[in-house]
Amino acid sequence: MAEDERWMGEAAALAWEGLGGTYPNPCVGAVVLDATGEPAGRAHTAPTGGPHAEVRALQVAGPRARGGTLYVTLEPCAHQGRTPPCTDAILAAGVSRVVVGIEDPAPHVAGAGLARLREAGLEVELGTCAAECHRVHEHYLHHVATGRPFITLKAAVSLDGRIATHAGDSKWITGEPARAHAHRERARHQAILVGAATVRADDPALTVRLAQGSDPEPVILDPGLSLVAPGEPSRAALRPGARVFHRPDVAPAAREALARTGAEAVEVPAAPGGIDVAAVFATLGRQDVRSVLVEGGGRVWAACVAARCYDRLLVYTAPRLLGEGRALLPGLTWPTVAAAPALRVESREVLGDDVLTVLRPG
Ligand code: AOF
Ligand code: ZN
Repeated sequence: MAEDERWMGEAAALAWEGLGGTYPNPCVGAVVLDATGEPAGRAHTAPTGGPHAEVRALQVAGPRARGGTLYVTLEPCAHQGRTPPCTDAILAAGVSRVVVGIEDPAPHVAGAGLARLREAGLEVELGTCAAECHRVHEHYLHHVATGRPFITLKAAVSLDGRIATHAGDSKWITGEPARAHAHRERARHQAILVGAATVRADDPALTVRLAQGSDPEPVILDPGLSLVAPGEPSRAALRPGARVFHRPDVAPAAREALARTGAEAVEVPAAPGGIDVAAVFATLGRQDVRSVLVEGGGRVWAACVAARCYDRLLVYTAPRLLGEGRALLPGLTWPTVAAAPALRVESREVLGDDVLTVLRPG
């Protein structure tokens, strides 16, 4: 039992390592032991369209997999997708025992992988390190269960809760370790979302530079397509692969100007003060986006909080005072403390001079 947990822990660590590089596929971790219990192959899922974790780990193990054990964080697939079923590769390799973290709830798997292996006479165990496997696959599982991406809100704030000075300066509130941590979070999410005001103020590239990993897909909320109005400078975030969400009533000329940047225009219903953010996330979910890191600014944070569109919050607090600067949630107010949204602290971590608080809806 302790031995199973040790190897599943290794499989989960592999999954964490590759998390963010395989969307919309989950990044699964797999470890193969030979018949004597020695590790013979380790892998995580390859980038989208490439082989799954089990197939890669079995390839490394080669003939040593015969009579051995496979540890895998998510139920092996039994369907023909972009790649052949993992269950076929497992059976062909002659593995005797398969230890699985959690079931894959996707309709094309949902127990079929476990059933296939059991029918073939393999010893199959489900549930080892299930909580850890659930954590590493959380974005994927959330999307499969709800159809909506997993939403993380991220902000860097002063001690007095400001995200910029009154004039709009925000470079930099937090120090390098906190910013590197935030880049690691960028790498783990499939998409990154900002508002037009942030694009205008900071012209962010929205790429992963202070950490290792793949760049998330840019999503920009620009209700009136103001960023492509005549005379506007070009913006780093408006590039092929980016999506720009806007109100239905924008001028055809603005849509054409946006198309010239290579970004995709996506229409959603208007809402007071902008666009309907819940509709934005529902649309992203239909487009197979598993997770979104919302980086602000304040109006976007406020819209997400007001619409209760958040599953996790990352707040990096810096030892600075900014006085009458920009609020994190402009325009939102509650009559009593009890009426304000309840949050639960998941963890706190010191990063250089800053403190990261990770929260969940209470
Ligand atoms: C596994 N091992 O490493 C992963 C799995 O389009 P495909 O062929 O790549 O299949 C994608 C589906 O396979 C995905 O929706 C999920 O159900 C499963 N992911 N399964 O056995 C893996 N990444
Ligand atoms: Zn598979």
